[in-house]
Amino acid sequence: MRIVLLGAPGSGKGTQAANLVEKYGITHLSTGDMLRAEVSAGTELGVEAKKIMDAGQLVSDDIVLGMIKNNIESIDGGFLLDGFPRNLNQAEALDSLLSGIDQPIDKVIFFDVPFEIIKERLLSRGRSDDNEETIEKRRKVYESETAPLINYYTKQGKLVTVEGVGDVTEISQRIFKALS
Ligand code: B4P
Repeated sequence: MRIVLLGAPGSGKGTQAANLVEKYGITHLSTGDMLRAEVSAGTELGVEAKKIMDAGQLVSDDIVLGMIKNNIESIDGGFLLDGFPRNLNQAEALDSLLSGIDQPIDKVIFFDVPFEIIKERLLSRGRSDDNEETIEKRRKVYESETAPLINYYTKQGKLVTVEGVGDVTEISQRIFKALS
């Protein structure tokens, strides 16, 4: 199974990814986690990425696409993409990469969560990119860059919308049902 989790930052993609990879035995690829690993390791890329992430902006497509390409080609079996693609350019690059290896995306799960709930969640999480100003910036970037992917994947007949409000286990059950 090859799936994409699509939703605003803080909509619960990372949280649900953990349950999905366990249930389906697929590989989890999170561009946010990959970038945070670079930040923790203090690499040159991490130092640059931290400034961009703390400002609520998107890291450059070249960097993110390079990270995905390096990982995806070595996966034997299914995978779950969490936080990627995040704009049309990344989505088109992904489609072209996957059609080259004959491994198209099966389904895209869209997490529908009102912004006020997202804001409450992120303010209580308290990561360095979880302050009011950055949350608002990320919302704007999401609306202009990422939300158009809802239409992109609807046109491909792959989008499934899941209500992302409620208990974590309840939301997992909704996703399992959507994928069955
Ligand atoms: P991400 O790492 O993707 O964002 P996130 O805030 O972790 O969102 P996620 O939806 O995974 O939320 P989570 O489960 O943690 O991105 C961070 C930054 O990295 C971006 O701003 C960008 O700069 C950069 N980046 C990443 N990918 C990129 C790309 N492809 N291109 C360019 N730049 C990129 O949930 C949030 C909180 O809610 C948690 O505290 C969780 O415990 C809580 N929660 C989850 N589900 C809940 C529920 N049902 N009820 C109550 N609380 C819940």
